[in-house]
Amino acid sequence: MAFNYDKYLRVNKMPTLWCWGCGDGVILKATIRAIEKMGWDMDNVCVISGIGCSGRFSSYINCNTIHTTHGRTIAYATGVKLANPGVNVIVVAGDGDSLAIGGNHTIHGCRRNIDLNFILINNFIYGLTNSQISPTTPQGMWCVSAQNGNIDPTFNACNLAIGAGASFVARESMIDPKKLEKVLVKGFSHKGFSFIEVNSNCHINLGRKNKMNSAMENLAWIDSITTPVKKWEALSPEEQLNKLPTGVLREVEQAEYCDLYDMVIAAAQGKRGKITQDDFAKKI
Ligand SMILES: Cc1ncc(C[n+]2csc(CCOP(=O)(O)OP(=O)(O)O)c2C)c(N)n1
Repeated sequence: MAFNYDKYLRVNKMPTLWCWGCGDGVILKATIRAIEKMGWDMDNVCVISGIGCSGRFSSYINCNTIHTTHGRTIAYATGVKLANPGVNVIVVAGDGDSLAIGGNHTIHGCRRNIDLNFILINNFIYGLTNSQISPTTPQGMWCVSAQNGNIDPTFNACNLAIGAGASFVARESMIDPKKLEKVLVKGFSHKGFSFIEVNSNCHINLGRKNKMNSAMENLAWIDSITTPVKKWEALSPEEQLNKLPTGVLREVEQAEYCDLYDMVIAAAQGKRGKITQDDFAKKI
């Protein structure tokens, strides 16, 4: 039977404001299919998105949604999750939102290991505001805020998440939606902070200024800079620098923040003593 997308979408908001061929729609579709695979009831799902083209995610998906301020998705999501640990929370943010203005929040979300599903839509540019460089824009690319070419070194978002302590870290691109759906299911199934970078196209605001005028050309470029992690591991250190590994890059069991916070509540209610370092020697 054909998949019933209408059940998961606010069809009265269609058509979307996204440009023709934008990867955001493919990511929305893969997310919906992953939610269906998880068997989650949409009344028990909360999608929180920031500002940008990616921020539109929460307008189109039919569940509890919050369209938050720029760079502050994780702060809102942390509040929602701590108050309602049973709710499945998905956070969606662009590379500008999550690595520039919201970079600090992203680091601490990863560090706390709170059970959020964080989807970073990396289109390598500030899309909504018409092509300013973001922390992931490659050096040498041309954008309206770097009219002689970008000289800023780029963030490797997944390395940042691993360094900050996220217990699940993965990268995929939207070129293969089935693969993306699978990695989203893995991330959604993981208890703890699931950091999922999804490389996507913005042929309008990145591509057309960098000789990738069509979605297909932009996707071919993404394909050329990514490789499955097993193949990436076999590359020389010099070759590794020029490719982004895809797939699951880290998956570990780590104490989850809502569980730890229960200890604080119990201590405040006098049901246990104050938290000490011994608790952590046992728990972590
Ligand atoms: C506090 C604040 N600063 C700046 C802006 C302007 N602004 C809106 S969207 C955006 C960048 C969005 O880029 P990104 O997060 O990469 O998302 P995309 O549009 O590419 O999906 C900026 C700087 C804003 N809305 N609020």
